[in-house]
Amino acid sequence: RRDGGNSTGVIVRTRTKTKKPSMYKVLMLNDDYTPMEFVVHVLERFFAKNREEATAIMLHVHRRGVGVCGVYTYEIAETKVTQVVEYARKHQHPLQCTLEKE
Ligand code: TYC
Repeated sequence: RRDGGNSTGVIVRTRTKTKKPSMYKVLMLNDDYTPMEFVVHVLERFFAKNREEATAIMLHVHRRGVGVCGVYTYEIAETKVTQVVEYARKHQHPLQCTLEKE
């Protein structure tokens, strides 16, 4: 933000819009019931991962309890969470995911 005075005594204030949006991690949570193949499928379908990336993320979550599926602006991240939880529910799996501000 820059403030500039001039000879008229009028202060003209200008601001260039440069703020970057806050980013949010979408986290996948482990559970004991959701099949591994379903988690891989979800990562491919909603997070544009290839089979290899999806498998690596799924195994990380399986072993560590939680893992990052992707990082997005708030509205996109929130939509991903809703879509995944709804899709899992439709297939009767308890798979959960959540948001975390970066
Ligand atoms: N733990 C699950 C199993 O053994 C697999 C799994 C992985 C579930 C990742 C959820 O986010 C998850 N079938």
